[in-house]
Amino acid sequence: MHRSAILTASLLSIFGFLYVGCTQDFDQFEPVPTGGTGSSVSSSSGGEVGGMGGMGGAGGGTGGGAVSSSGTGGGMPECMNNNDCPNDSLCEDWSCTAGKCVSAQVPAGMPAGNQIPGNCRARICNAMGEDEIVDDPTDVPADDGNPCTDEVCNGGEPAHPNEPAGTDCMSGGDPGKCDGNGQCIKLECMADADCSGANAVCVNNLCVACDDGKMNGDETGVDCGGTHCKKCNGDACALAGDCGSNNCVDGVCCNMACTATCMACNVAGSVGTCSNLPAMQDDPLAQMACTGLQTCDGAGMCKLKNGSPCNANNACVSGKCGGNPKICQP
Ligand SMILES: [Ca+2]
Ligand SMILES: [Ca+2]
Ligand SMILES: [Ca+2]
Repeated sequence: MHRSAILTASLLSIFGFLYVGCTQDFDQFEPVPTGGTGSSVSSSSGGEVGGMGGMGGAGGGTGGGAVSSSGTGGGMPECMNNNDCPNDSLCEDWSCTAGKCVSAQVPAGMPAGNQIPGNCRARICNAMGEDEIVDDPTDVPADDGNPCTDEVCNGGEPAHPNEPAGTDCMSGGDPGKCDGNGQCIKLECMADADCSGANAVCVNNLCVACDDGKMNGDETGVDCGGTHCKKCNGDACALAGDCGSNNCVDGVCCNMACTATCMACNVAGSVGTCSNLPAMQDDPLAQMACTGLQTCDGAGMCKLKNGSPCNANNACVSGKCGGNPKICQP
């Protein structure tokens, strides 16, 4: 679509730049076949809205690209009006001036057409008078309404990462703090006395307790750990009373008394949970010690080591009793 000469002229005067383009052979643009002549709107993928855009401020009077003549003067004018000239694109305006089709390019880097706000991208004109989509780190997305998320561009994409825990926020008109997971938690207390509940204390402006069934305050597990609660299973302990479970076994708080032979609470991979000792590991400290000729079978049973005298396969850790005299075989 061609704009009127009046519009073109007014745009040009607004922008204050001179015609940069040049006159070209009229024939070259008819009937606008396949590309090449700068007459088609560049169709960069997705993103910004096409169409005539509200250009920003003046582009500065750079570039004295004069209107050049296409040659052998005289004769027929190239154009009678703008309709005889190539279609405008986002970055190039064509007009018929003094019988010649001339183009004015939007300066490189200037916005091309309408912009989609908040998508971390911009459509701009490049030095070739074509429009293209570029990352725009300043084009951050609109606030998502969550005071505990930020609004940023991340690699050209809008993102709303959680604000760090402790960030001030407002929760329903009341002051709060972000929990680091995108939630604004209303401040409940300034001191323990502000908290109802016999066992509740004020930790980081929240009322928490070691018996409220929630991992809150500075607890490291549900109702255990931190400065106010007893230790969690798996935490190092000296006394049963150190532990929320009231079981201190093998130096750690344990989920149960864990007194059976060939079981322990400090087995690697399941510290804090009473588990079978690995096969071939002795359990000398158990009430019924498993050591000497015996060792644990990995399934919570104490059996004979290889080489120990035996009378049945299932008495051996290896499951093999043989030879003469009979001993546990590897
Ligand atoms: Ca944008
Ligand atoms: Ca937000
Ligand atoms: Ca709790």
